[in-house]
This record gives sequence, C-alpha cells and structure tokens, in this order.
Amino acid sequence: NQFHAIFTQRVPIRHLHDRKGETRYDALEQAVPLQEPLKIHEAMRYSLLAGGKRVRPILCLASCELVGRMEACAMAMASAVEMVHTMSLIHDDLPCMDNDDLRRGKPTNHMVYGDDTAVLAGDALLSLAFEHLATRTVGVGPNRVVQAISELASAVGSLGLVAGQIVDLSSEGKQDVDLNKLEYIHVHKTAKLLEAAVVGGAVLGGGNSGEVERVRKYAKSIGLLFQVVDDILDVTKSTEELGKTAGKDLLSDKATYPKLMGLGRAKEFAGELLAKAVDELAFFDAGRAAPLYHLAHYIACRQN
Ligand code: GRG
Repeated sequence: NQFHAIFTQRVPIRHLHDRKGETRYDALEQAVPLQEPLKIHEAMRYSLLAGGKRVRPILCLASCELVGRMEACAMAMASAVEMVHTMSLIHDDLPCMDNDDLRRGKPTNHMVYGDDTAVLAGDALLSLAFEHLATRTVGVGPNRVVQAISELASAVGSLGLVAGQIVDLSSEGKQDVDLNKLEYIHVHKTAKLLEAAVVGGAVLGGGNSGEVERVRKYAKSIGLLFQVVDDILDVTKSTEELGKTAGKDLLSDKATYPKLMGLGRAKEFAGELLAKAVDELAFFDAGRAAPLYHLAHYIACRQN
C-alpha cells in the first residue's frame, strides 16, 4: 500500500523514506537546476519532472536497501536511470520515431520546444546521467561505481535500448513479428533499463555476486512483465474506451502479447513472470525484500 501511494501520488524519489517529513526535496529536481542556457535546461526539466511513475529509481533504491545499504548510496544511480528513461521517451516521441504529440497527458517535448531542442535535451540528459552517476555517488568505492556505470551504459547502447528501438522501427507495418521478435523488442526497449536500475542499486548497495545475479533475474522477469502488462492494458483500456485515443492500439497492426497469444494466455504469462520474479526474492531476508516484492505486484496490477 505504501508503494501504491508513492506511485499514485507521484512522490518525488527523495521522499521515499522520508518518514518524518524532513529534508523534503527532490533529488531529480536538484540534479538539473534551471540555469543558462535557459532553453535547454527548461526542456530537460520539462520532461524529467513531468509526472512519470518513477518505477526505475524506486526499484534502484529498493534494491540498494535489499542488500543492506542506505538508499543514499544509490540516489545518484536512481536519478541517472530516470534521466536515461526520460531521454528515451523524448527521442521516442519525435516525428522521426513514433511521432507522438502527447506524453503523460501533456504536449511532448518537441511540441513545446521544437524538434531541434528536443533532440538536444535528450542528448544532454543522457550525458548528464553518466556525469551524475560518476561524480555524485556517495559512500561507495570506485570499483562499484564503475560497475554501475558499465551496467547503465550497456543497457542504453546498441545492444540495449537502441537495439530494441531499431528492431521495433524496422518491424513497423510488417506482419512477421512473432513472439520471439516481440520478446526481443521488449527485453531491449524496456527490461534492460529496469535491469540496470535494479542491478546498479544492488552493486552500489554492496551486494555480493550471488545477490547481484539474483536481483538481475528478478529484474529480467519484472522487465518483461512490465511490457506484457502494458500490452494487456492497451487492450483492456481500448475495449473500455473504444473510439478514444487508446482505441487505436486495438485497431493498429502493432504486435502485442494479447494479439499473438490471446488475452487469457497473456494474463497467465504475466502471472508466471510475477511468480518467477518473486521466487528470486525468497533467498533474501523477507523484511528487506518486501519493497521489491510489492513493486513486482504493483507492476503486475498497475492500471496506468
Ligand atoms: C538511448 C541513445 C538512446 C536512444 C533511445 C528512442 C529509443 C532509443 C528507445 C525507445 C525506448 C522506449 C521509449 C521504450 C519504452 C519504455 C516504456 C515501457 C516506457 C513507459 O514507461 P513508464 O510507464 O513511463 O515507466 P512513465 O511515464 O511512468 O515514466
């Protein structure tokens, strides 16, 4: 319930364990201060602070605490992951990619600032993510910081997000997208960054290699689960709201889990992925694992 409240109220990440109501500031807001040149920093902040669910940073902090360290050790990583996520959304919405006018109910970055600034805002967020992680991580030895940087870099590059996006773009309008290809796209576009968030949190939290590999498996399952649930929501929302924007998902050619395996089987598959993720947590202390346990259930049951 605590986590559900955090997501639905869009609580800034620094507030996660702020039980006394003290030190109320948002790490992300502070990471990108409004400064000259104003236009680029405004554009970066517009999307970064636009009310995303912040699933990735919260996973990162929960994973750090799972293996025994304070969330502060992973705060820079948590912010960096959200910067990378935001840049991928800004670029994904561009006319040369998905060409979307709205994101989270607001005009997309390029609709407000223009294509040129939106490209630069994405580039600047990507670069700042790595600078922030490298220079603002506190209380962690350099080997672990380098390992976290490397996790994030491989999640983003030509074998990560970019791989998922290029295969997705190349599949547009084609009828040859089978379950294997769909899984490839989702693993790369969605699961890789969730994996980097969770693994990075555990690495910076001082986890040993066994612990890190367990949370990696947890992350791979919830990463795919995230997308299977997204596809299911597209169908169920489309059915509820046929004729509104969501209806286009039902009518489009885009391959989704419900389309390729049927809605019932897609829901079963989501249940299997949830069970697999939760299994990996059994190895850890139940109290420490509770946040990741509830986050997995939140991802399985979310409505947006
Ligand atoms: C990394 C250099 C570089 C380029 C990016 C554009 C691109 C290449 C990749 C696209 C990646 C993409 C848009 C994946 C979709 C991921 C996804 C599930 C988004 C929705 O995530 P939520 O629901 O969003 O967490 P909120 O709005 O809550 O933040």
